[in-house]
Amino acid sequence: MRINRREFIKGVGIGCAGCAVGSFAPGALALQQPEMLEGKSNLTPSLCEMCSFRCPIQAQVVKGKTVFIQGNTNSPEQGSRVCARGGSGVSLLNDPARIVQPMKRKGPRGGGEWEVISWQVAYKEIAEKLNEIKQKSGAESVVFSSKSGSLSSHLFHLAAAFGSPNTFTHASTCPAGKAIAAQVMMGGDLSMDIANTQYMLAFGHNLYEGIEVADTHQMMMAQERGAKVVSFDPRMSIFSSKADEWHAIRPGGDLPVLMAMCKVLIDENLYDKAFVERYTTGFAQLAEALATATPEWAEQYSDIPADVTRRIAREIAAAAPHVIVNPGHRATYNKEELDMRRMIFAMNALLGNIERQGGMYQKKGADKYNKLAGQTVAPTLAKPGVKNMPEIKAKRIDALKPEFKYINKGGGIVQSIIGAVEQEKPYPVKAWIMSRHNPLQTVACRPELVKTIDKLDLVVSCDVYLSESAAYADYLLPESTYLERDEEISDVSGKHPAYAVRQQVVTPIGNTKPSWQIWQELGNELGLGQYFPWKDMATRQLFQTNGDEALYKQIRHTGYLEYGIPLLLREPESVKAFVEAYPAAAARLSADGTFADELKFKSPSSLIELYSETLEGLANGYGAPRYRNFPLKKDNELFFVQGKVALHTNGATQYVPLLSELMWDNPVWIHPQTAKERGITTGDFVWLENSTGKEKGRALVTPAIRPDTLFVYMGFGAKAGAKTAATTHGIHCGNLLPHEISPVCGTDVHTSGVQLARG
Ligand SMILES: Nc1nc2c(c(=O)[nH]1)N[C@H]1C(S)=C(S)[C@@H](COP(=O)(O)OP(=O)(O)OC[C@H]3O[C@@H](n4cnc5c(=O)[nH]c(N)nc54)[C@H](O)[C@@H]3O)O[C@H]1N2
Ligand SMILES: Nc1nc2c(c(=O)[nH]1)N[C@H]1C(S)=C(S)[C@@H](COP(=O)(O)OP(=O)(O)OC[C@H]3O[C@@H](n4cnc5c(=O)[nH]c(N)nc54)[C@H](O)[C@@H]3O)O[C@H]1N2
Ligand code: SF4
Ligand SMILES: [Mo]
Repeated sequence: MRINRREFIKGVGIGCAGCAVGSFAPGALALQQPEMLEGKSNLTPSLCEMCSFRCPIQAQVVKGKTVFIQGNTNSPEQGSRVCARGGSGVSLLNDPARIVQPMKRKGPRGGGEWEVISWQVAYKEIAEKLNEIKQKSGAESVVFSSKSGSLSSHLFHLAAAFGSPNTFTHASTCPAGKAIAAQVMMGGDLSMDIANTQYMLAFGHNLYEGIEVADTHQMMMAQERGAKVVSFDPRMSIFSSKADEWHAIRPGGDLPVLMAMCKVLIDENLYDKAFVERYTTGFAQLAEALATATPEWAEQYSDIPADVTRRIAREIAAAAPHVIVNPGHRATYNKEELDMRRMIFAMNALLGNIERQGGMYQKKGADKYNKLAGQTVAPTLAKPGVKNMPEIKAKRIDALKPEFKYINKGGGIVQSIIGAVEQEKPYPVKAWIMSRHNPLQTVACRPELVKTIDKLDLVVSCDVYLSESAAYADYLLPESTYLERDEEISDVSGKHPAYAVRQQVVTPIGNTKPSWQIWQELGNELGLGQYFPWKDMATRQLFQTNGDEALYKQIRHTGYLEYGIPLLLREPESVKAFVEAYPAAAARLSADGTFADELKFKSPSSLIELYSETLEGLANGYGAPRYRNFPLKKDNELFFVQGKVALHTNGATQYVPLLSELMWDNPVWIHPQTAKERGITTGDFVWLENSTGKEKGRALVTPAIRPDTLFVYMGFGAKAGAKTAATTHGIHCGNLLPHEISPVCGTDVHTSGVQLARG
């Protein structure tokens, strides 16, 4: 029997979501499907935003009724492919439950009562409150958060103009562990040449559910060609199910296994000595740090048999350099992330796969590419910016320890807002402006966040939906969906330079605006107009192309432009083809006929720092990676872990009708032995409980998980007071995760311990 979430909620009267829609003021929502969709009937190139990967797409309005979406065929890596979420954009666009008018809260926070207001009133009231807070407590007492990308740059520009240093992206809840590991070691991240790899080792990264269409497709192609794939994951993800080997690693056991694999490479002389000598520093300290990290030692923390660890290290070394130890994407498993990801990059370096086919590479934007080619192959883009921004003296609220230097520059520690509000340290925070951010769902420790939000004088949310967090806001600013707005040209270079652009496909439904315009208009109202000199998005795009109208038109016509041919600096065939295409490049060739001398790293030593003196200076004992065995659970608890599901994006698409119909709940994966001990069978209600909170869900008994671990897909179970449409079904992960700030990378921790009982 098929049943959709909305019918289900109405039918069984879960919460009071059924009455929620009715509690909106009339006219607040696009309550009826629009008769005709006005928009472009040709295939308009644009960018998806059903998740933040932002794939190039083409979309068209068909017979005024629906929007057809496919991948942008001008991007060879994308082709016509989109994922299920990407194809469902029309369902978000037309959803009667979208917010399409600015709204102001009536009654208590989270009470679900709203009144529609005009943009003018919204700007005026928010600006008055912000300026009052600025006068009383300083501009720094207002914090701004947004998922990174074009949207965050506009909100953070407003923050800078207003005078607050406190801007936060999703980084500390997602990639910061990996990004900072890369920063510490190499001064920047590396990408994967997945399509050409011969052997991939993945510690969690689940490209068949944590989908990023181009990468996911490359992975499929590599497997079809016969690449070997080994997956370490406490549960059998779809990626694990399609891998050659799945190893049900104990949560927290990744770092010891990685250390042991590196030790095997070193002890058995299986590493690329020439690469290590030429491009790395700190090998001796690394070898010393691994002195006791034998596969037998790792087994006691990971349950990975020592002979498996040894065999895999030997196998991948035999296939090197066309191999990848996958650095992952979400890097929030535990407090050991920094060192886990550092060991991954160290292992890649030991395998000598950097700038080799099927290995890892540095992105090559126009500047770097043109320099190597000895001619202008790709145009460079100008960065729109404003001179004479106000000087900000206040320190960030998360700049509390020197070790957080890296994260302060790259998205901040969003969960530090909790401490700043509750303990007023280092100073009080009074207001939170969030855009494209749903912290009550995606930052750990929901109970503390609710208390935090309750204490604020002003909460503003800019979203397309009444998300769980928006439900607690004082003002809702409705952004046009991605199909209804234009944005800047973005640099999406990979092995060669490329640009992509988002373009409006349909006329906005209701009274929504793109967020760049919202923050500009709020800026004007705040009296900060001088910092927002541009007229519209077209002006900014034209500025980006340095006034080159032909380029501007071309990018708008194709939506995606790439230049030159793929280049891997140390791959002889690739370099040969590059020099043939651009003869002047020969002048830069190294003695071995490749661009080996051109491979440089932006670390203090310009080398890959297997040991980091800088980090040792900032955080004692962190110079070399070390396993610290931070506890993740109590003895009588089970591990609680999460992951993405192919049909939904984080805590964002649970409201989208087409996707919600396909999946509106997140069952709890329980191993048969663990279930039997508690008399649980599939479909039973179960309770998950720990010192943070308690959640009720449905059991899914399956051998595809470790007996000591429970798994759910994240993003469900939104709780937003009895009366709001922001309530969804299932387990809320944030109610079961404590408030943590990991060393150095400042990340949240998405593994905890829970007790399980039959409901
Ligand atoms: N427990 C647990 N927590 C996690 C994770 C986990 O695995 N477990 N994963 C983490 C990860 S990897 C990430 S990246 C974060 C993501 O966390 P968030 O950054 O909060 O991102 P999303 O849930 O993707 O989307 C946030 C909001 O953006 C809104 N939105 C969508 N499109 C638009 C738009 O065009 N404009 C505007 N203004 N709003 C829009 C959505 O409605 C949603 O409310 O969550 C993290 N949190
Ligand atoms: N369909 C879909 N695609 C997405 C997203 C989405 O929400 N939906 N979100 C996008 C975003 S923001 C991101 S960051 C990426 C994330 O993509 P991934 O990095 O793949 O992230 P997750 O699915 O959160 O986690 C991957 C796996 O980690 C496992 N895991 C949990 N704890 C541990 C552990 O301690 N060790 C090991 N080895 N494994 C563990 C989980 O069981 C899960 O299978 O996906 C992107 N693509
Ligand atoms: S992975 Fe899917 S949802 Fe994400 S941007 Fe690409 S098509 Fe859209
Ligand atoms: Mo993420």
